[in-house]
Amino acid sequence: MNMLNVDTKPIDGQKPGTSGLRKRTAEFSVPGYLENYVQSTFDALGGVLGNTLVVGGDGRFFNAEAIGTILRMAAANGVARVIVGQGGILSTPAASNMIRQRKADGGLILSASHNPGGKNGDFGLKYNISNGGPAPEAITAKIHEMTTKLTRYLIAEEDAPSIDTLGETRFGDMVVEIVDPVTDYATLMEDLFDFDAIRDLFASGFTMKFDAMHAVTGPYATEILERRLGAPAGTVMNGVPSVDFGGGHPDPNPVWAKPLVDLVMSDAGPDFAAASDGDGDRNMILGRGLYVTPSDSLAVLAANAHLAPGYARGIAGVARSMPTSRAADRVAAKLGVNAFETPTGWKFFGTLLDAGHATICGEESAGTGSDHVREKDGLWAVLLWLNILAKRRESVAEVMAQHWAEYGRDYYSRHDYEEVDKAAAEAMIDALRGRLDGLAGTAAGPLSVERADDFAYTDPVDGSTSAHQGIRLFFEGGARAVMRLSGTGTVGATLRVYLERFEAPDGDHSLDAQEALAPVIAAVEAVAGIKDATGRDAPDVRT
Ligand code: VG1
Ligand code: CO
Repeated sequence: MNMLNVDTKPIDGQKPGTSGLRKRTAEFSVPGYLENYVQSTFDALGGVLGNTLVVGGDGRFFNAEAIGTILRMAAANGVARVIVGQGGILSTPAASNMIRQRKADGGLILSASHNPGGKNGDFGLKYNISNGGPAPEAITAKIHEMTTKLTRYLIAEEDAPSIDTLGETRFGDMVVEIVDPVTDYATLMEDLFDFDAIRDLFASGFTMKFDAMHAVTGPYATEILERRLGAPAGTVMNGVPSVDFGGGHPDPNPVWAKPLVDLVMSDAGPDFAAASDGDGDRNMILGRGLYVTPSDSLAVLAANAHLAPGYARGIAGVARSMPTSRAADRVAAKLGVNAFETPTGWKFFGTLLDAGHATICGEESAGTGSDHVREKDGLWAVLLWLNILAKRRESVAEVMAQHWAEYGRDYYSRHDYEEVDKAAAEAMIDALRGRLDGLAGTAAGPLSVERADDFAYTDPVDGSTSAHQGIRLFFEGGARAVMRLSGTGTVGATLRVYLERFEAPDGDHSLDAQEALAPVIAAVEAVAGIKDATGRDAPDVRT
């Protein structure tokens, strides 16, 4: 087979963010763009000669075409075997599992996650290492460095084989193996959870809706919930993946999954509902009349994990990203297990999971997972909730009320200001950073600042450090606010403001979160001047 050595020049801006490289589809699909980034990734790894790689994505526009290019480049770079999800489909957690099960050297996951897809949407690509997790910062930095000095890429001249038919084919010296994307993952879930108990729960008349949001979890949820667990047909909504997610925004939160939230809030609503994002690693949990914040969900899952067979022996620790509420810390303290606070992004959990220091991890952005893979896992969280409900035979509302009565409630909300002017947003954060030292003891609207800092992290396992991970404002009385700029957006900047206030076990747990947080919202505005800096009166999204 003829291998081409194509001359190229570095392309600006190929810098991986919180979770791989994300760009507008129009930019990613310009001939040479993907090729440059893939070659830079291979070069950053010191080459991929003889490697086994897993490749799959969330099925968005350009997914199949991009996989064809990746196969041609893998062959030209001497990869021995590529394992591809049939039709190019692999959810992010299923890809992580596949890398681990098949002892692959790594994997390429094609997704821009919760960002909209389609010709006018976003596309993304990330590299995962042999533990199944996102490449750590040392590797992503190296990939970026390689993109700035690339002079050539290697690619097979011939078209890649079809990715639609199961089985092995040869492509030059490389084996292309097309596998069912669902089976291995579904089997892993059966190992972790009490499927008999969940089956009994459904048989008892318990009702559920799962919104796959026209994204990758459709086939996984249909197989697991409807086929293996006996939930009635129609439990899974929007279960057929489409290249543009039905024109929607596959982000499982109260804004973008509003139809599901409205259903749950109505009298005719199901007992339990959930949704997942574009690539299947996020989850939203709802009970009749109730939205469970991701931070609370993490705490409840940690406190009740022992009810599932996979965690019956107990957990070693809980890790959460810094902006995630401190609810999980209280559970860890009570259980007497480790609690970790990491920067935003799943890549920071990998070392803790590998070392056995943490078993359950979570982020306020609807990401929860455990040591069963090295990615967050939307369906895993849904199944653990189902397992807990099946064992406790209580409603979601009852589970939450009891949790708050035992641990107290961390009222929590995240406010996002999307596509704001990048320079203005950066200037606001920089100015705040410059004032941090003088903030302690000053008034902030209705509150006063106790201390303020810029979060920095030292990985306790490998000693690597990450600075400037978010401005933290701690207020007298225990409230907290965090501000940072998103690393997954593709246009302008997105400012995220994370708000939190603790209410003791014997306090009032029945308030609306926005009302409960009103003093914290006012305090942040007084300190940071968000309205002025962004020119916005209100956030675009509140979760
Ligand atoms: C966001 C979330 C972060 C998450 C990341 C990837 O990053 O805040 O918690 O790990 O998305 O999730 P940022 O930098 O935009 O805040 V996913 O489901 O988009 O891969
Ligand atoms: Co995602």
